[in-house]
Amino acid sequence: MSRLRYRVSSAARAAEDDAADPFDQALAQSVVEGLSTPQKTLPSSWFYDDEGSRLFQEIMALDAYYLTRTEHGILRSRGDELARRIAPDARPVDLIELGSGDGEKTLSLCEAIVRRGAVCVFKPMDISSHALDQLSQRFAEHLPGFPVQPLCGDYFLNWPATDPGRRQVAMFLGSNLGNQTHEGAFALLRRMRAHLRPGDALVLGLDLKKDPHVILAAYDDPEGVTARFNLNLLTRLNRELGTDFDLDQFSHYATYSPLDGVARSFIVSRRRQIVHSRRLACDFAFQAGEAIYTEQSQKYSPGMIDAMARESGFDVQCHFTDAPGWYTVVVWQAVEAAA
Ligand code: AVJ
Repeated sequence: MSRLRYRVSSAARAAEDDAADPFDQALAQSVVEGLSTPQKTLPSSWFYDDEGSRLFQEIMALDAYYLTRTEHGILRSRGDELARRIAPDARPVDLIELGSGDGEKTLSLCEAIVRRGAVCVFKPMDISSHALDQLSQRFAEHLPGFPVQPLCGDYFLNWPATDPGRRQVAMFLGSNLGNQTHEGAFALLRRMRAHLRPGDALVLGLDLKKDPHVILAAYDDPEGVTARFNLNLLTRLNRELGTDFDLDQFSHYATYSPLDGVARSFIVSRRRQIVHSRRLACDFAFQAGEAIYTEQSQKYSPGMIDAMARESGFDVQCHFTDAPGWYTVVVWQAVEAAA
């Protein structure tokens, strides 16, 4: 894809020297690019500033947002079986979690690992140091003595070293894989595979296709928390890029299509308007009804999941699914890499 490269002029930046908020070049670039294409898009990874992370926690507690509660239920009720798959033999385990957050759901899994008597070091990775502090506190309180080695920052830059006698088990929960396009998901799975050796494992939490009404409600809750979460992106841009988005002039719109199994979120302009950015020294024009595509959440079928495993260098070991079949936690084992 050819993309325009964007640099803030020194004049625009100088005018902002007094601004208290950090200026993130990557955010600026992805906004300029994303709002300059015929179909405007903003990557969902920018949702998670402090307020966005707080709103996501609120989403996870909603009745309509069944994902977190269902996944946690599986980790709790099938914890012993899962622990047996994570630590199948006498080898000590490095349990590496990508995007651990505050560790609430992983705690019950680690309790099962302790019950099994397995030797395990938990290596949670997250971009939020605040979440990792909460995790450490939680483990110190509920599972004192269990070795936890938090790693803050980019997953792949910070992937922990291991020694040959240990089994690595990588974990990526919360259906976070679903935020990627198909190509993006494969790229991510292959990067994980590249850090694993044959016999190591990957544990994924994935949301399944189900009644479209149930899925749509999870992304369009009646309390409007998801709408605030989506629109908070504009608040962030106002603060960090000096844009003048008027939040009353934009609305949240969510769809789910059973054709491709994707829930999508948009921010829709209520009228024709021009948004100006002080810090970028540029304008963005919106037609009435024009939508910015902000997020996708893939829902999977069991067949798709098995195909993804094979195509990214893994063998399917087993899956743990709730009784109605809404959500699944799968265990894959890394196979010998093809030449
Ligand atoms: C954190 C990516 C799994 O897609 O379900 C929740 C984020 N967005 N409500 C999801 C989200 C709107 C969530 N993931």
